[in-house]
Amino acid sequence: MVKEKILVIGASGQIGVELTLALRSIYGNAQVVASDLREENELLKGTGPYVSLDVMNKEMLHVQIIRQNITQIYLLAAILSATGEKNPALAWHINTQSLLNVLDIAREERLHKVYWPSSIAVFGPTSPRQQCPQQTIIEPVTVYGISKYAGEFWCNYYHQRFGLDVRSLRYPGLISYKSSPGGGTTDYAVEIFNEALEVKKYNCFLSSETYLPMMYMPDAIRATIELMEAPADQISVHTSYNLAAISFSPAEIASEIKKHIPDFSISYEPDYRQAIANSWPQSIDDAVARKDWGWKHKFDLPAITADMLENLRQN
Ligand code: VAH
Repeated sequence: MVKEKILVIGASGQIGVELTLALRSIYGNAQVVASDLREENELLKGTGPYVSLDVMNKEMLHVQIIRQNITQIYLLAAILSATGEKNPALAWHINTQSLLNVLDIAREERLHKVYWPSSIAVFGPTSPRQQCPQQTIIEPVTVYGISKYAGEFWCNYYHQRFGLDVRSLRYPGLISYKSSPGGGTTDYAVEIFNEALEVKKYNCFLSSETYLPMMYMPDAIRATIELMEAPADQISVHTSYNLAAISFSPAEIASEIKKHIPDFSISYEPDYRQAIANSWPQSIDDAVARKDWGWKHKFDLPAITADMLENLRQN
């Protein structure tokens, strides 16, 4: 039995840090190679091997995969929705070419599994706003959404054509305290906690009633591990699974924070990210993920708020 050797690409990012630590606790530190273009995140230092790696350099990536005897790849590097709108061509290029590089090498080296995150950003204004289903009208209007939706079909193609076991989740907005997000429209839901603790006020770049699908990072990490460990014959979706937990608005999260910090105040100054948020569903139906591999979220908004504030206070 070959011991699994996992390469995490984008390991210093918001998801990457926590996913790397979770995988190391399951497979052993030496079995999970963390990599990023950026330097090693402080939380990863001393917990296992780290290599500097540019996923856009296909030849160097291929050399690392052979040299490290990699059997699985988790590809987390991406340009998110807000940053993507500032440089559409770059976002399209990085988000799609990085995936194509990984899929092609995974096929050639016959890797056991590949994980690649998609997003509820694939949905657009013509998709159902409430309880948006797994299969529906999907017409993304951001470069990030377009690139993620195109990537889903590449994953499906490599599964159908070459038998590659590549799996994917359409993450909602993710809330975490261990590593900051970068360039997302849902990042307000992370910033608000830091500002509440530091200055007891937050100027929100979305309007008060902007409902968006959200999830606490521990739920997202558990969903990723449960998906990747599910038997292959339980996986019926080879594009990307809808994944849901809760939905809330800036006004709702602000009132939840006020229960802990009574003199916290929020103001609203919507910017270009409002149009991005308006194009996405307000809630997601993840019945297929629940049926296929038993997904169920744990954290609701009160639990997220309490845990975020407690951990940020400690840090
Ligand atoms: C973003 N955090 O805001 C990401 C996410 C659903 C949104 O994909 O771009």
